[in-house]
Amino acid sequence: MNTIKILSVVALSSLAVACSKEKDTSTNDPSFSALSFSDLTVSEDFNWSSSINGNFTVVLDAPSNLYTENQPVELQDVDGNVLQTAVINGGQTSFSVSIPEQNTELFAYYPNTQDRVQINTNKSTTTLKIEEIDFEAGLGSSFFKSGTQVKKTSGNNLILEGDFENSSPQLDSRSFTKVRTAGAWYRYNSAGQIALRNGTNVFTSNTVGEDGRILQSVQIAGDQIYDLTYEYSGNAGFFILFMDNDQKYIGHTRVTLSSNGNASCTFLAAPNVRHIQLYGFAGSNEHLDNINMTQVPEVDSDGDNVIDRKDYYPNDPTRSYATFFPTVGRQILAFEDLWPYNGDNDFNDVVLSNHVEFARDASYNLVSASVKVQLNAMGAGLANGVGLQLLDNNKIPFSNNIISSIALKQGNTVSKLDASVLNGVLVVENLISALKPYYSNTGSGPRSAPQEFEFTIEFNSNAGSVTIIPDFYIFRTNERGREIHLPGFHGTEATDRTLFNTGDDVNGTYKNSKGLPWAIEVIYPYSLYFSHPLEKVDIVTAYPQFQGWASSNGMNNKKWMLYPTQGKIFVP
Ligand SMILES: [Ca+2]
Ligand SMILES: [Ca+2]
Ligand SMILES: [Ca+2]
Ligand SMILES: [Ca+2]
Repeated sequence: MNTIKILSVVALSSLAVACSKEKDTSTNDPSFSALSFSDLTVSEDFNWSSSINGNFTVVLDAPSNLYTENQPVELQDVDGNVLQTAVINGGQTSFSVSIPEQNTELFAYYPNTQDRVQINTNKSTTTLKIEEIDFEAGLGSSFFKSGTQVKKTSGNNLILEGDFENSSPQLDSRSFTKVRTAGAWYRYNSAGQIALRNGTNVFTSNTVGEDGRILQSVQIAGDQIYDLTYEYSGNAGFFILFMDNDQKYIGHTRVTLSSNGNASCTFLAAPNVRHIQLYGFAGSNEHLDNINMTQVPEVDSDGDNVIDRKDYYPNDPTRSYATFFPTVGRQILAFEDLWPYNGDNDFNDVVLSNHVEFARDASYNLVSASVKVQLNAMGAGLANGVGLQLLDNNKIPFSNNIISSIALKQGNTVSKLDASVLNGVLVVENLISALKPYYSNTGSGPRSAPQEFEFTIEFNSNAGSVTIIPDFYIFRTNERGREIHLPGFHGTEATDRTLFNTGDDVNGTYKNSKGLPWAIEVIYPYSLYFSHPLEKVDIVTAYPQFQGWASSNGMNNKKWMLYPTQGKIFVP
């Protein structure tokens, strides 16, 4: 039995990742002397986000003969779900993500060769190594130069003359200046021959100690699944190379063979593949015969030209793909609500848990956004509202109205478009009156299962394929212009900018003169509950490691929220 000879890329990559452990100096920090949140000394540019936020670059370390430019790379979760897709540009690509600090495994996947590597989330760059295919004798790396050497077959046939009963392979010139005829076999060394064995014609070698070699070019469709079956003896077998529409060598597949004498493999041709080169080899006491390749039919149930395997909404013809905010998990926002004045820093005046699913059509244009906002706590004495503005990838408002309408999900009677903010939604104008039943969930006052406000935003066609950052914020119900945002956001057009530089605010940065915010963000796994501090408990008291996290600009104590002071946090 012979399989394609590729070094184990997966094993090498796993080893590299296993060698890097996250830095965590949390437990016995000698400088630890938490007094209160207001005593913290922090870096001016600290973003107050407990998350991994930013760009991961994936550098492709590929053989020089492999054409990788403009080829797709997928960002996948541990289950292989595609979170984002990007293309190679200058040997690398990058993904913009927002993910929890803990329990998040991301992978970069290269469909053209089916190589996959875990992304090292502690580094900005991960290398995805693609091993050169080992072609044994006679086919050096020069054979697979990108460009025009390898001509495609015309026609749409799969393997023809796979039983060798009527074929007489012609010697391939190896000049590769001619288009190979559809369905024809070519020998590419003189040892290759058709010979009668056990009553049937087979492909074999006429030279002891040297493999005979043949090839057939087959035009196929990309992003489809194929079955290849054949009979063989000894170590005879096939290599399968993928070529794009310009005859560039863009990848190869890993073939796993089964059952002695009868081989079968199922492989996925990557999206850009337009034809394959099937290279067979057999020694003088070996053979290949009865080669058959068929496309495995795939269903597109809703007819949106995205097959069910890739369709996140397989029964919805208007929606094909989904992207998420955050990329993984959900966004916890914990607010102090006295801005522009400093508060008591228990960060439970409003605690939100947010998640957005952006639906896109087959061309990746935005169709809708399904928004979930959960109110975990409301320790405020004053009535606050929750707002949302959709911003571009640089946190800048869009110049056009990209929202056409919103539709409320069951149980939500309060969310509506915000007439005073372009691409804004008033999620809740008055939390106190919207809660049924009323609760605070701070240990002081009633408790209840968190209420969820869910709605769907429908986009105008001018939204295009952009990436959207949702800015969830709170505002004073009876004073609409008093908005409180996470640092890094700058207030909507409804913000009363005369409040900037009043009280403790500095320039509307939503930070005070010590760099301390009125809101913090925690990107959190769905499976875990973030416990906010109890009423009047300073967050530094509730979470002793918070100080080390904040004063190190988020470098240390990244998992501070896993080590609360018992009795100081709200437990649902
Ligand atoms: Ca035969
Ligand atoms: Ca579909
Ligand atoms: Ca669909
Ligand atoms: Ca407070």
